[in-house]
Amino acid sequence: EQWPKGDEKVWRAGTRGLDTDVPSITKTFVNHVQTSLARQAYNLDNLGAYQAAALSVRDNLLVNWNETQMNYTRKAPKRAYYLSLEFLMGRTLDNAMLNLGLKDKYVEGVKKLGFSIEDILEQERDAALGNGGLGRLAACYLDSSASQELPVWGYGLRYKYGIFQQLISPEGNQLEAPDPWLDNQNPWELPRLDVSYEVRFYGSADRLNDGSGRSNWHGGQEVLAVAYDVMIPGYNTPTTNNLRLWESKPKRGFDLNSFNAGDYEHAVESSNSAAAITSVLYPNDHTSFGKELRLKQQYFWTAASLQDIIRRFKNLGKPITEFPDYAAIQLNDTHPTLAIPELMRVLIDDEDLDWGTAWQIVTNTFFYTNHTVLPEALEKWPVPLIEHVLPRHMQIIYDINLFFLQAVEKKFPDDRDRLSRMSLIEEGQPKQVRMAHLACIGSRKVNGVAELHSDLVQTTILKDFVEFEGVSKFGNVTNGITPRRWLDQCNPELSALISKTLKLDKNVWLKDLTKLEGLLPFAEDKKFRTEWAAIKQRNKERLAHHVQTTLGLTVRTDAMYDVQIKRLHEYKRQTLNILGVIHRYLTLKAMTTAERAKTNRRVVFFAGKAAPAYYIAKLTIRLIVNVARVINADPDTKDFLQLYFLPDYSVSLAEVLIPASDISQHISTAGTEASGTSNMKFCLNGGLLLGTVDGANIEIAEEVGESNVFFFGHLTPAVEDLRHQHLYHPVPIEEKCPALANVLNEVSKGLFGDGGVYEPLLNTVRHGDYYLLTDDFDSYIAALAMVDEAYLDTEEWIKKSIRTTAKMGKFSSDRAILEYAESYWNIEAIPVAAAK
Ligand code: Z2T
Repeated sequence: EQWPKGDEKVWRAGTRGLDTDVPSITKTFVNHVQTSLARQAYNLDNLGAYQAAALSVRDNLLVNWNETQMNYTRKAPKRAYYLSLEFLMGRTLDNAMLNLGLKDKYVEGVKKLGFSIEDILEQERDAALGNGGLGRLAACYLDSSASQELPVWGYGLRYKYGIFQQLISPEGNQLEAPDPWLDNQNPWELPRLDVSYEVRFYGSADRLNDGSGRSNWHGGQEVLAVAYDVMIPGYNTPTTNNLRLWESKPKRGFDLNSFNAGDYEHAVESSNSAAAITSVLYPNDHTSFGKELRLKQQYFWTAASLQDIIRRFKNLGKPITEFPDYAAIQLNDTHPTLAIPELMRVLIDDEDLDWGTAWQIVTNTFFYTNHTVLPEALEKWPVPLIEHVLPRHMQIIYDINLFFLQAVEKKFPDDRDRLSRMSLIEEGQPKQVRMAHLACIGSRKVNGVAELHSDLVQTTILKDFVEFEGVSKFGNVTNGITPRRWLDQCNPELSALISKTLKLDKNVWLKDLTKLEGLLPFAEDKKFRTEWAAIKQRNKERLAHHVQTTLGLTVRTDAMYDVQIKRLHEYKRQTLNILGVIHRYLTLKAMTTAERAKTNRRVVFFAGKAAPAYYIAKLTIRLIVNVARVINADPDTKDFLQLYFLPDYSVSLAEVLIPASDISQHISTAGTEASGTSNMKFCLNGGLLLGTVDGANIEIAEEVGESNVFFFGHLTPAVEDLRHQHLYHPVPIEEKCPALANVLNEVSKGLFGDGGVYEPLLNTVRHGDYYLLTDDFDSYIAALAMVDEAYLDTEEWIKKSIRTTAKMGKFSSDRAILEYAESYWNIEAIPVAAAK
């Protein structure tokens, strides 16, 4: 290969290598303090030290990133693209140092410069560009793709504001504040002002009517998408992948036509509206609202990403029909479904392909993952809105629907019901486009995220499609989590104990998590159990210290830690948990002092955000906060039961909570939680699971054994029937579940203040009870009692904890991403030679 520019020797002499020793790390740190930050030792605070450390780590990531991207370009393999509206990354510095294998050296380096790594790490703000599990899953998958050296890029949006900051008012109400995460500069992104694409909205689409099926889409608003690249380092490999986030900006600073007309106000307004597209993450996790700006986000992001992917493909010089041999595009839920009609538009209107050829390409390129079967979460867009914002896409969707329904009609003649069930268009006022149907028929494969969920997808929401297209198009990829962040990073002592015990370098078992099984025999080793338990205890102390310094509250550490942390939602049944806590409180109150002294001390933690417009979920938070206020102050019980609602749940808070947990709760109504992923994180850290027979809980129990999990509640097949009974044969709650009726009454009577406030929440249980609290409460309380009993046998409990961790190998996101790579995308690892 010929050297592209100037004197190769001069280039090589100037090329930066990796920092691998402490002196070169401290040197780049000091250089950044001096030049990038324009500061000195005299005026460098912890924030400045964080920035210098981050810039130094970033330099190392960039060395690897450049090598990786050049290697991909040279080898030109098939690539996969993960399109997700959410990437819940959390903090980057610690993870980057660990993945580079340089953490120890940085610890030593910053110490020599007068800083502590803990203080530095605390300065970083979370990148919270996601709502919950779906966004965190995307982040884990990026970590695993890079770690497995797979050519995978992520595509998302660079929101100016991530998920809102949650504040809790003195009355216990959730308040939302914006999350200005970019205010302190973000060292982890590279603005690529040279990489930008135009994206059109509105205007009109005129059919050419020349038999080609083409249209001319013109006019309207044009905005620019500008790329920001985020480096994704693999663990113990130089492979460093890319996450490309788009920012919107006006194509021109002002609208020339308006300017000429002298309408300055309007010109400025239109530039504002371009910037608005990527201003904020929508904070709804399980509802679709049909907001125009959200539709614009979805199209803006898919159109920019596709232009970028197509441009990269075209650089290979291959015919467009080979596109699916070089690009697999994974749709993370239906949010990027507009990519399907958009690729059709590009292929037909710009590339001049016929409909059949274009559809062939499209249906070999896309893969769709469904993340929920809850009806209110299934995206539907009003036809008039799409017609207005994306007129050409509405034509294409109608055309896709026409061909599709013709094929259905052919296979199932004279079945009008079936046609209307399967149509991409739902009749009504207004008509709506069913995005899950479009994603399904436009994709090569469709998968759910745990065995039970994938079965439900195939037997409920996409049943007709399984009958029409055949079952082989449908599959399951059980979710996973990255053991780097969710064990090594968040629980370094446990990680070190595991390495010592297995006599394996962590580089080995963190990349082959099934190696954890080697811990099983040590469950019988008393000394090992003592070390195991001591680490759990120190993690409780770390959490208690965190609560003390951030909230000024004193949490006792000589108690069982019981944790439920996730988005607030009726289907996740935080309400069941808090009503159970109240039941426990009432039971303790009724005991004598001697009886109480024999009970298990318990500290219950809740954390999670409610969607800002979700009234019942917010009321649940209010109840939790007020129950905590009362019971933590009750001298009769406060030594035995404490309750905390920790505000502003985040990835970073999870990293402190999860390693400290003895038991965690995953108690969704059976059939409603697609998978859950925090269940995996708790179990990996030796916390036991209290849960329903739902989502990935089932597969966790399969792995660790039913004797190591606490299951309760009705099973999925019973749910439909129970709901039917609630509607048509209601039994008064006093009869059906007296213990629960009593708890509700105490709340109503004002035991936790202003009783009347909670009536709307309590009435969801008393009447209708869609999420089956009255059906599951008694078995829930029984399961809690079993947990107490098991915990009193300390040695046996520690054994359960060890056995649980030991059997979590399946839930590494490396396993999950390799399933996607091999069974869906058909891509291979592309190793890169280590940079010197
Ligand atoms: C989300 O986090 C999940 C599903 C959604 O459906 C939306 C959001 Cl924001 C549209 C979660 C599931 O609830 C959870 O069970 C699953 O583990 C997670 O996605 C990742 O698949």
